[in-house]
Amino acid sequence: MSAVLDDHGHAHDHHGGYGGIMRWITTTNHKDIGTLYLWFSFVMFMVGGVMALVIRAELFEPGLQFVNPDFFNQMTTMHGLIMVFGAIMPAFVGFANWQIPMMIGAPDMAFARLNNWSFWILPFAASLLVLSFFMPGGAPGVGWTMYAPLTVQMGMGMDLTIFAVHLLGMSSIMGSINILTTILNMRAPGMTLMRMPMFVWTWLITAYLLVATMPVLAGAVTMTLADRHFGTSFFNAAGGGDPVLYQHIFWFFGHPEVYIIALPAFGVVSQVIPAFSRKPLFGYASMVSATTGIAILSFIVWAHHMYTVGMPVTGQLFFMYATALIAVPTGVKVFNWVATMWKGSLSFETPMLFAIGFLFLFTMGGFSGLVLSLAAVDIQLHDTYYVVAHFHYVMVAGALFAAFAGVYFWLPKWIGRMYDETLGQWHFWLTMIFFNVTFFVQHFAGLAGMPRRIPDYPLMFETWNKISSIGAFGFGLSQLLFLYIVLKAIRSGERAPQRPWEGADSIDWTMLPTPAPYHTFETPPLIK
Ligand code: CU1
Repeated sequence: MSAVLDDHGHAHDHHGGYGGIMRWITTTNHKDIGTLYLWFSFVMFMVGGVMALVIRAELFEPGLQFVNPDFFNQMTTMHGLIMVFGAIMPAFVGFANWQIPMMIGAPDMAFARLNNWSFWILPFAASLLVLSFFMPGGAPGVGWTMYAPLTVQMGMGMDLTIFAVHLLGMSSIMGSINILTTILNMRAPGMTLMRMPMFVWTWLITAYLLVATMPVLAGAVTMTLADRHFGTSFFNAAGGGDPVLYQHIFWFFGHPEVYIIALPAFGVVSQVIPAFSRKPLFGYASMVSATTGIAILSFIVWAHHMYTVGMPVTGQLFFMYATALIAVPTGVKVFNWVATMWKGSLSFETPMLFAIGFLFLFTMGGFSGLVLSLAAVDIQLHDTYYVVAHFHYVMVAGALFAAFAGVYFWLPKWIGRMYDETLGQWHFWLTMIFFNVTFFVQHFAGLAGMPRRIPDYPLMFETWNKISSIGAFGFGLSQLLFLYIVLKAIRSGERAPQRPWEGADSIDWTMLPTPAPYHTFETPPLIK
């Protein structure tokens, strides 16, 4: 397979004669690496999705039907880890690789070889996670949060999972350093910070969050490793430690992690909504401040995940008010997106549908988050399906919908071909309907007291669980349509026009005061 050359034969599109698989292993081209991240993300999305379906199949009825409780716990653990670290985060790093250099007029990422390494660590980390199933005792059934002291009792699968988290963290930190350096040092002349497209801004701030928090997670799992094998007692009360310490360290990483996932999603939506409204983004400067505000606040709210550990009321109050405060900058963003659409010349192609779907459902996830931020309420709802419903509105309807919006939006520019718009709209509506069938009812199950991470339940929860499981299988099958749409576009899509979205460029070139030096703004030639 030959390298894709653009009409101008730019050097960064050559691959030194390597063809086939070697091209992909050795590539230092940001577009190739972006593509690798996105395909890896989709594969992990399928793997994590199958695990979700195992969970939903088991929960279709009370009693134990398909799996034993231990394997059920392994499924919830690996579903969470794979979706967060394998599917969502790599998807947005893929977008960053494709878009950031082009959006700021840079020839490539700052550290092109490091970029290659950041990606190729990921398949090894994913393999370690999968291998843990084949260790004595299987994968650790500890939940994706890996709380002590349960982690100390697990078999070797726990060690593989810890090493996988180390590798995932290394990949994220190296990727973030690359993104930070690229944005801060390689902007084209005239591309000042306050002229950057919003997607670039959200990644600049996300990269800071990653550099600050991934080492904290690495510390937490390393202390777990030391407790398991080296005789330390960080989380062992008998040795003078405290299991609650683990939760503090984990959530000091874990809450900013929520925004590491959400901010790039906000960035994608901030590109899509203006394009399909034929208007500039409303309140650009306030969007930048809101993004920064959210990032700063995300560091002082972590113990809202821990209201039930027995912290003092003053602590509960602090974390409660700090958490509620995040609703302010988040509200600024939502109002700005709505104001962007206001009196715009709207059209509703697939990317816009996913962006509007994001806007509705992510806001609902924000509101259920506000409900859970209240300590008195959270103590009732802690570890119920209400929490599960809440964070799936943020993670799936938030991050995943934004990722779909981004793929449909940029695909014509990436491959030079259009996707099938009718099928894209089918994909959106099937995803939208089945998402809500799956997760909206989980609010009711949670309010009634259905606990999370438990394979069996009393008869009274059966109706909500049945509906949720039916929705989950519909949701999973609908995603095969997405794969078909993308493959069809690559193989036989119509030639994409120069400006795929009438009246709006897919990349906000109007932000550039002068043409960027290295990149053609034209649709790339067809992949042979
Ligand atoms: Cu949180």
